[in-house]
Amino acid sequence: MRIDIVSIFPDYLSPLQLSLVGKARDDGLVTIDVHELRDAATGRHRSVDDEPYGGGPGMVMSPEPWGIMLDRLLTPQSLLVVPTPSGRRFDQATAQSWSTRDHLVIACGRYEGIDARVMQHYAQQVEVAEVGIGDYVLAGGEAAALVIVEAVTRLLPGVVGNADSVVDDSFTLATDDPASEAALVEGPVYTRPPVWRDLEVPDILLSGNHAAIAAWRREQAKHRTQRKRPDLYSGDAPD
Ligand code: JEE
Repeated sequence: MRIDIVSIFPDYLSPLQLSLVGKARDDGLVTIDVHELRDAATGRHRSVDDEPYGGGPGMVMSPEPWGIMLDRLLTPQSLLVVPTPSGRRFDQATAQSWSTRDHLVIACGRYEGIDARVMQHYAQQVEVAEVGIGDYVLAGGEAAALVIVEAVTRLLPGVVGNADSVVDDSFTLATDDPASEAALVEGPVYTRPPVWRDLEVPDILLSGNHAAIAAWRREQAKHRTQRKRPDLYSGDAPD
């Protein structure tokens, strides 16, 4: 998979060199390039924003630099991802679906967002997905791009988190649901030592009975989902 990210703050995306995503890049499983929008700004001041038509607070990103940059990056099979507070929620099912695409281009806006004609124009030539990552207001699309890239990259074949998630799926209710990773919240996890500050690891986990452990974990995940995320809980799936 190839991911291009456009931003006026390319340094904001430097965490993508670290940890799971950085390793996936080093292993050649994903190619990520960050592009500075200002490189496509033409005027003497290289400005990328202007006052909103109709008045109102803040500034709006001008369409011209976006046009120059996106003309350069998009091909007919690209998915143009535009983080925005008004977008449809980016969730695990979205991450699953995007993980099979060849090419994502993520357009990170700032200020009050990008001139609406940019999305309107490119929707005539590629699929455009306007997404938000949650009901809170960020200062720009970069933090959302970090979230999206990490969630998608760990689903790519050969990335370590992928093997983990396949194992995890056997503990979830709906193992044939592509979004099953998020179908239940995780159960509690423990490691050594067996007693820490008078608190014991549940005996079952030390029993060596793998079937009983799997059943206990499934039960824990169900109970915690009911209690902490009733919105996710859809009752017992047939086994
Ligand atoms: C991209 C600029 C800042 C602040 C107007 C009017 C919106 C834009 N889940 C998410 N939250 N926020 C973003 C996000 C924020 C962005 C940009 C993504 C580009 N901004 C910005 C305020 C406003 N407000 C009242 O309703 C709320 C617009 C995001 C994602 N993804």
